[in-house]
Amino acid sequence: MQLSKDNIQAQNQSGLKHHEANYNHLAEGLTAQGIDVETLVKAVADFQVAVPSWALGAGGTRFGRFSFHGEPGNLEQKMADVGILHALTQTAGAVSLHIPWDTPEDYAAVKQLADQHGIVFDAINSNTFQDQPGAALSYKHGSLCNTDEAIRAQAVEHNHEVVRIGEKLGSKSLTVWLADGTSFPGQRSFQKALAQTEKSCKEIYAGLPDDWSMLIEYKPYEPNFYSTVIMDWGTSFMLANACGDRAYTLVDLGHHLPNSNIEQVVATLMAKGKLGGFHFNDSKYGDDDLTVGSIKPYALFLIFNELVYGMRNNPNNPDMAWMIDASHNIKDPLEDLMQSLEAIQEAYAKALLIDQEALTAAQLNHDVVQCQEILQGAYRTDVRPLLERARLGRGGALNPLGAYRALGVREGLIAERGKHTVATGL
Ligand code: PSV
Ligand code: MN
Repeated sequence: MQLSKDNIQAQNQSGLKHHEANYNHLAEGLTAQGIDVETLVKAVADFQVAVPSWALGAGGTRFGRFSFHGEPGNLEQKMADVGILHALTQTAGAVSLHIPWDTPEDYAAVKQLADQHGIVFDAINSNTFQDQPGAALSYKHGSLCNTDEAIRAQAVEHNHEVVRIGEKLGSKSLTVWLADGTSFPGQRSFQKALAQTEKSCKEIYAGLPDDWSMLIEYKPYEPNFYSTVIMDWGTSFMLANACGDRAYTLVDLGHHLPNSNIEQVVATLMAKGKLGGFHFNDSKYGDDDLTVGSIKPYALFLIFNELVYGMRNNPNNPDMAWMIDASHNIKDPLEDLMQSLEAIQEAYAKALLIDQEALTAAQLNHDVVQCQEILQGAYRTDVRPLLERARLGRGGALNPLGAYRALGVREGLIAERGKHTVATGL
């Protein structure tokens, strides 16, 4: 199923007048504040986020999984789903593959599909947290950190293989996330596990093509519940430094202990030129993988404030690999992703509204009240007309979710694929 621009434009017609009035009203107010609205709309329109290949089916928990009908049953169908998202939102211009969940069989066909939908391949993810069918050795007691050299070698080689796959598709970065850790005190020497991990990471890094980077993701717990080898940004940062210039830390919003100041983590990493990737989601308790902005939209805005600051002031960071990393089991995955994409763009647009000069002046005057006024003034602005204008300019939908429902996309997918398809992934 592919949505045509004509289909989408026809859906837009009824809302155009309302949009125009809202946009003009907002633009007038922002212009009066000295904001260049066209530049703002262009920045929002240019912001593209990768969709992970595993988020297109219903996610599960260890207690079960409830299928969402019409799920993509293979990579080609997943690409079609990202194409639908991108056609409607004009924000999802990239896909992030997880290997081996989504190893392409026919590269030419997959690339052609991507071109057809205007999608590029962003960071590619390795997987040494599950044993693959037919694998010679098991990762039950760790992969890159394992005490057994042969197991570490198998895990390193898997990462090299993932890079070779990514090269054929045009990816330029490898994301490494490890489940390695322990569930019981005394199970393993912390120091030795870290040393082995560093050695293995360096071996992976040594095999990267010159124009590739390596993104090292951290997470405090799960699936291991006592310790994780790469548990926090500091450990990731240390490993990235040990590997070399093209190794960076990747921040996943769900991978922090409750109340962590993620915006400060972002600021610190950007100041050091070591933030390379970002996974969006939201959570109440842990790595809940909920829709972006569904629980803590103000925290997301504060994080974006630091990202915007860093993108302007710390050119030593690479172009960020932005990705949604959310997946759960009660919403239509495509609708959920549209909500996430909207929340990301909204937080980004609001962060762009912050008057950085005024904020600096207020900071220098120790005017704490004014600092808060400036941040919250930007946050309280309803920027949705800007997002609409950015989408319209690229041929997207005024209201992606509304168009998706009105066009009967899920019904169409069910008719095409059937009710009981199951997507690969978690
Ligand atoms: C792990 O929780 C993670 O955030 C990593 O990015 C994985 O690649 C992804 O989720 C899917 O398991
Ligand atoms: Mn992640």
